[in-house]
Order: sequence, then structure tokens, then C-alpha cells
Amino acid sequence: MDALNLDGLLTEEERKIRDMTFEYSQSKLAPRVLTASRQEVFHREIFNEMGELGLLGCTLGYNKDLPPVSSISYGLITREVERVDSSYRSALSVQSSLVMYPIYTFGTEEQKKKYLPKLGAGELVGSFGLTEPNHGSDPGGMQTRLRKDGNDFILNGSKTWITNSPIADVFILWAKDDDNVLRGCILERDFKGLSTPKIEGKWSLRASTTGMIVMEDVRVPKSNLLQIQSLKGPFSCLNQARFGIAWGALGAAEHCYKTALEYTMDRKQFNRPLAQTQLIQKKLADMLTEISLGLISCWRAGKLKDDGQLTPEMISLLKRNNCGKSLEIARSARDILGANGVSDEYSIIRHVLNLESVNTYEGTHDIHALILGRAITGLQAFY
Ligand code: TGC
Ligand code: FAD
Repeated sequence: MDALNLDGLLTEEERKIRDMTFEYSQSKLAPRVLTASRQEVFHREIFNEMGELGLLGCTLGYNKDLPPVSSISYGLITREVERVDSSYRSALSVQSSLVMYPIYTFGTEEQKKKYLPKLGAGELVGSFGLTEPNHGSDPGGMQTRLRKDGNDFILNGSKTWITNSPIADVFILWAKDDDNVLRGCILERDFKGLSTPKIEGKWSLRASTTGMIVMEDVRVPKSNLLQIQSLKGPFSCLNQARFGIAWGALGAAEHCYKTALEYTMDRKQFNRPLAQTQLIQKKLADMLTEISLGLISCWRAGKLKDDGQLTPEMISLLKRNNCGKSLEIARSARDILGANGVSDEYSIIRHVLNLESVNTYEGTHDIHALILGRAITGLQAFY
């Protein structure tokens, strides 16, 4: 399974964190996922379990009793969680990278004290509102407005496709102010004028709850504003989350590869195992190659990240490649399992459908190509 010996590059602490997360994911998440996915439910207590293990916001060092872990450890965690289901990795990424990270990085001391310990323990659930009904890939065009009103601000607008919004207690919300400058603020569930309708009929990430955030004259105290003014705010959060997704998607791909390998060793057609046919062996070889190259490049990115040298373009390269390749691997595994490939009992179809979203959120496959294209040519091709 570990063709290029990633294991040999890890520190003892990284191996321990990986093994602990594997144990947790397989013993606690895997038994729940089939029902969760069929019934479209997210088990809220998963946040408390992850919090107890110290998985939430684990790179931030916000808690003096929990020293920050390496970026590679964070990547190994997302890989183990997503081996079970991308929905659970989504929960972990949003809480850690998109909610705790901005409060840790752009929050006041009061905000950090008030929110970080409870978010880290999983007592509070956070969500991140950037995408709008008319602005997905181009968040710079957003219409949500934060207008000054005395000492407070009044918020109007709507966000859509927001992970965990229907169950969240705290919202990191991005909006433009009177001067058209992008601002971030923290909203709480009981703010008057805030509602979070669930998006129904989602055939992907079914074990994750997705919804809207609708804001009608929501009064936001000045003390709830984050100390950042520019698209750099949300984009720097996305850098963290995209790094974790680049690792996580490979966990889902590894699960599909392992399932396809075991299936073809057992299943006989034309009096021999499927695994003893040239076409199947080529497919397995392609899968293992892409997974191995992906993992080693994630390790390199983790090292660069902790050295402060990982650029957004490098993250785009990895997020795009690893999500795209993992989706191809999952589709290929689905084909290899024949009819069983479309049954959720074998989990492959669930990963295929999940990875369709993973390939789209946090910047689509093509948007990351355009980010790379801009870096290669120096020419802007978005608009
Ligand atoms: P552009 O002109 O490129 O940049 C505007 C300002 O932002 C700065 N910047 C960055 N800063 C830090 N990190 C990055 N990655 C950055 N990218 C850009 C840039 O330097 C500039 O700063 P300044 O000071 O000059 O103003 O902005 P643009 O409007 O042309 O952007 C184009 C593009 C395509 C790169 C960007 O809009 C983009 O990435 N679009 C994709 C949108 C996206 O990823 N949305 C994600 C929503 S959240 C989500 O999906 C969560 S899923 C969670 C889950 O369940 O796991
Ligand atoms: P669009 O931007 O409308 O893109 C549609 C298609 O056009 C894509 O193929 C895209 O690549 C292509 N395209 C766009 N612009 C160009 C261009 N210039 N040139 C060529 N092609 C282009 N957002 C949040 O803020 N918070 C969340 O928690 C969150 N969670 C999500 C959970 C799920 C399950 C999903 C599916 C999405 C989530 N999102 C979230 C939203 C996600 O980030 C957006 O869906 C994504 O950024 C794409 O935006 P869009 O769906 O509006 O597609």
C-alpha cells in the first residue's frame, strides 16, 4: 500500500497521531457512516469525540496544554478521517481551518478566549460563509453588505452551500462594508434575523449537513469584527483547508484502491481471479502510482508549509491534482466492482459521489488550473 515508503519519512510523533486517528476513524466513524449517509444525518457528537482527541485546530497551539502538531500530522489526520468519508473530513476542515484559524489569526484576544477553547473541544460547531447564490468561484463579487449603524453594523444578504450551517453555533461571515472593502465577522446562532435553511436533495456528502445562511438586518456588534480587511482574509483560510483536502482526498482514494484490490483477488470470472487479467492489473497499477506520488508530494508540501515556504499556487497544484486523481481512482474502482460498485454496502459509490463535491468546493478543478495558469504566464484568465 505504501509504495514509496511515506512511513519512512514520518517522525515518531506523526506516526502515533496517524495511528490514533486511524483507530478512532475505523472504530467510531466507520460503523456509523452507512446509516448516516443513507439517512442524510450528521451525528453531532462526532465534534465532541474529535475535540476529546485533540484533532480540532490541532496545528494552532491556541491551548497551552496541547502543543501544536506539524502540518504533516494535520494532513495525516485528514487522510485517516476521509478514508471513512469526506463528510467527516469536511467537518474537521471547516472547524479547524475555516473557523478556528481565522479567529486565531485575525481575532481579538477577547474573541480568542471566548470561542477557541469551546470550538477546539467540539462544544461549539462553526461554519464559514463565503459562497453566495450568485457568486461561487468569484467571491470578490459578493453582494452581502455590512453597513455601519452607530457603534454596530447591520448585515444583509445570503450565503449558500455552507457546510454545517444548519447545526452551527458560530459563523465566520464575509461581507463588504460601506466602502466596498471585504470584512469578516463572527455571528452567533441567536442573533436576530439569522436563519439557516438546510439544502435538501444532496447526493454527495450525505453524512454532512449543508445549508444556507440568510441574514435580514442582523445587528453585529463592532466587537465581533475580525481584524482583516481584504479578500486575503478568506483566501488565507482556504490555503489551510485546501492543504488538508489535498491529503484527505487521497485517503478516500486509498480506501477505493484497497477495496478494488481485495475484490478482484476474490472474484473469479472466466475461471480466474479478476486480478489475474491485464486490464485490471493496469488499473490497479495506475491507482497505486497516483496515490503514491500524491502522498509524497503532500509530505513535501507539509515540510514547506512549516518552513513558511508553501505558496498558494503550490497548494492549488496539489488540491487540483489530488482531488481530480482521487475522483478518477474512485470511478475506476466503481467500474471494477461491476454491479456491486453501485451498492453503498461496498462504499465505493459513496466515495465517488463525495469526491464530486470535494473536486468542486474550495475552488473547482478548473479554477485551480486558472490560478496555476496565471502563475505560469503572468496573464489573468478569470475575466
Ligand atoms: P485576486 O485578485 O487573485 O486576489 C485578491 C486578493 O487576495 C489575495 N489572494 C490571496 N491571499 C492569500 N492566499 C491566497 N490563496 C490568495 N489568493 C489571492 C491577493 O493577493 C489579493 O490581495 P490584495 O491585497 O492585492 O487585495 O482575487 P480574484 O477575485 O481575482 O480571485 C480569483 C480566484 C479564482 C483566485 C479566487 O476567487 C478563488 O480562489 N475562487 C475560488 C473560490 C473558493 O475557493 N471558494 C471556497 C468557498 S469555501 C468552501 O468551499 C468550503 S468547503 C468546506 C468543506 O466542507 O470542506
Ligand atoms: P460556479 O462558480 O458557478 O462554477 C460553475 C462551473 O464554471 C465550474 O465548472 C467552474 O470551474 C466553471 N468556471 C467558473 N468560472 C470560470 C472561469 N472564469 N473560466 C472557466 N470556467 C469557470 N462554500 C462556502 O463558502 N462555505 C462552505 O462551507 C461550503 N461548503 C460546501 C459544501 C458542498 C457540499 C459544496 C458542493 C459546496 C460548498 N461550498 C461552500 C461552495 C463551493 O465553494 C462552491 O460550490 C465552489 O466554489 C464553486 O462555486 P459554484 O458552485 O458557484 O460554481
